Amino acid sequence: MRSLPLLLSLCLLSACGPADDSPLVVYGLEVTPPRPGMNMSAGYFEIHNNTGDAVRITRAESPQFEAVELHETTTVDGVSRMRPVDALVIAPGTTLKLERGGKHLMLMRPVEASLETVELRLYSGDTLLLSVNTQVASD
Ligand SMILES: [Cu+2]
Repeated sequence: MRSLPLLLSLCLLSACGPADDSPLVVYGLEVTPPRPGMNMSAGYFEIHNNTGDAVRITRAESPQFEAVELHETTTVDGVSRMRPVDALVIAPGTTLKLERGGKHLMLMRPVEASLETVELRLYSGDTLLLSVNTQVASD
């Protein structure tokens, strides 16, 4: 895969929609509040790839969490479990959906006692693809 141009854009929720022609557009971003006793949140969004190349998100980070993992939930014999995945791949011109019961971001160990706004940074290798902010959803 040829290297992506540096795509750095700040996308506020209200400013983003499927019609946006930025190279990568995130919409429907939602971060759940940490579950009591669980110390982790989930991140869901849809991401649209407006470029002619596949985009591989290989890691994510957030200043508000010690670690962020790329996860996928699968159900085998009626038992659902999560496992880490190496990358989230968005084919050219398509939208990848992160949702409950499917692919998602796992945000582990918040560094602040109360979370209000969360920033998510999505990377392909060392290249920052996108940085997005959202309010933490209320339960
Ligand atoms: Cu998970």
